[in-house]
Amino acid sequence: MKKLTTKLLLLATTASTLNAHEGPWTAVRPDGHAPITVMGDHMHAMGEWMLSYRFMSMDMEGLLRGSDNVSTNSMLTKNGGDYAMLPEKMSMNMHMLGTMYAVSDKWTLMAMLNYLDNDMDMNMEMGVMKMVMKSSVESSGFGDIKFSGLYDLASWDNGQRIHFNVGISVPTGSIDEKASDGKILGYGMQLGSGTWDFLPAITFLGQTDNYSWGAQVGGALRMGDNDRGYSLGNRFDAILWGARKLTDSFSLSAKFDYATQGEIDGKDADISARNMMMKSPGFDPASQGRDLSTFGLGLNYYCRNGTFKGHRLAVEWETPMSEDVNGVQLEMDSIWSLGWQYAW
Ligand SMILES: [Cu+2]
Repeated sequence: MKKLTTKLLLLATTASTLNAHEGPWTAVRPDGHAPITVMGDHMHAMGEWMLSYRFMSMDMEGLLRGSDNVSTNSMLTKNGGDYAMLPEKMSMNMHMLGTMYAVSDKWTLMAMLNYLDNDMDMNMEMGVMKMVMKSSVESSGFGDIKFSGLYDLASWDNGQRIHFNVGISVPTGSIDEKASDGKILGYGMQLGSGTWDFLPAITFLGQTDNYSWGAQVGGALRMGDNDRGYSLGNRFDAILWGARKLTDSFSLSAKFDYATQGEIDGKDADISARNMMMKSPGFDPASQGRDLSTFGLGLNYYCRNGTFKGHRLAVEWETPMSEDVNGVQLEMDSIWSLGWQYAW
């Protein structure tokens, strides 16, 4: 995957130098913003504000051990497997409210608040007969609040620019979400990381008359352990996208995203106690985090006149190209994202 990313980066760089447009990069076109799932992709001119809302829906179904599909049956203790409880499917819905403000032409500030809604169905062995029963759990609430600053490193007269993103994630999301019976939920059902996370990234943008492209490399570094005694794995993310301007209002985009997140360091004592009673990958720090490469297709709409002048709507669909989970986890199926943005 690293090789592929390097090749794509090279290709994009070559294409963009061959075909640069006159004048500096501009946001005033449908592909002036990246595919809707890319955060902190663009900057604003001094004094400009932006509001955004995104809805993201992720569906996971079926089990992976590493990158291999495995059946629930083969993993249960009654069939010689390791686990007494296994997830079957999960949906994660996220509402994201964002705002941006450019304090100068060099610095754009950004804040983002998430509301999460998770549903998971499980299979578990019950009683001495180890009958397999279905059950489901849910969790919802606000996630971690993120603040970032985007700093303009350089912009050129051929439509290319580069900026640095520096952010912090504040541990406002709950990490002691419980099921209806009062027992703590597994790691994947919690709403925040519980730690202050450092979020650095670097973003390249380029435009030609009808095409645009971008690349962003970034990550999340957990600072210390949370108050329940663990930290999520660090995250690294490399994104490359290209877009074709179809009209003054519409553009189509394609995106490759490679993300890797390590397993959990440390453990939550209450979750470990649950794991002793009913062994499940959801309770295991080593069954968290994964490598995931996705391909995404998106459509951006930029309203040019009338009452809704300046409003943007976007949709993106993502599907995994390859997936390698730590331990045993649910397999990512698809991700749908919808978004609205308005700058003034
Ligand atoms: Cu913006």
